[in-house]
Amino acid sequence: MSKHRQPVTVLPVPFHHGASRPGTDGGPQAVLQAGLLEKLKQLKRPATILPPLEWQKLSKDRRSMERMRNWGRVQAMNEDVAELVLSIAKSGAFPLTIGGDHSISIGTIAGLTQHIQQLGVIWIDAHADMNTPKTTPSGNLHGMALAASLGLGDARFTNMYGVNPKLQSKRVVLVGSRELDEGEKRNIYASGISCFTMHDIDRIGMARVMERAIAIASYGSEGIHVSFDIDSVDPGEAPGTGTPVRGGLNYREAHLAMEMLYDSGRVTSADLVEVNPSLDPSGRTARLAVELIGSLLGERIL
Ligand code: HAR
Ligand code: MN
Ligand code: MN
Ligand code: MN
Repeated sequence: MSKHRQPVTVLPVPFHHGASRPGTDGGPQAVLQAGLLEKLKQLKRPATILPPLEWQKLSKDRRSMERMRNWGRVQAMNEDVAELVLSIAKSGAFPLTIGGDHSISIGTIAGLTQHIQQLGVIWIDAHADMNTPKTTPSGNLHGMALAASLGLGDARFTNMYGVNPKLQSKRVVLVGSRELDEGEKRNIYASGISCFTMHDIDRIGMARVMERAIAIASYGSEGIHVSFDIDSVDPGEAPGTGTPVRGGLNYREAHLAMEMLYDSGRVTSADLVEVNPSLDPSGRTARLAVELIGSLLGERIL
């Protein structure tokens, strides 16, 4: 479980069709350029970087509809992501997917749950991604990824591998939420997942929030998947993302969360998503992403 020298296999997923604006397809390259491989070397992690997922070559499926935009491409991409993540997990390495918009996590979780029993998920995000085609205000599938993994929404996304739901709500936790749609709030309550908003972080502090989140996601599980949306961090630190929301995690809180996840010894995989370098000429968002991955994989000053 995120053991000291466990090898890491990175799967770059250049994809933006789950979101309104393009640009997250450049996320993986930006994060690699910002020094991901060097960071893994520094942490003495045997690392493999897979070639970026070439979903385009395998599918020209342009099917789309208003309440599930680009569903053909999102589905084709997720089938490949699921298979690759599953094979990484089976190899014994730590799967680290670099997005890409957050719709890629439908595939990550589908693949992981073929290998890990009772997977726990900590979804660190300004948003909950708990919409369904019925409640979505945008039709963007990145806003439906967690709901789909809990069995809410369309069978094209809830039923990969014929398993539905992939996750049990008692082991699923949102952290950093601060922009929820009305239908999404209803879905959160009805599903029974746990939700720690920015308000909770302000009141009881990130340390206590993460202690609780880790306890909830670990209970009876073989591992925790961390799905980290960079827009969880305040836009002052992470401007390069498509749907920024002010009032986010500060630099220290984001690192503390990742450090506590490492210390728990329970984390078995991660996604780092929604980095959009076209919105950040400074490159600081991608550099922050590399730093946070470092903290998640055990980087310490002492
Ligand atoms: N809730 C809104 C929707 O469904 C916006 C969500 C999307 N943005 C993200 N996901 N980056 O976390 O469209
Ligand atoms: Mn494109
Ligand atoms: Mn998200
Ligand atoms: Mn988000």
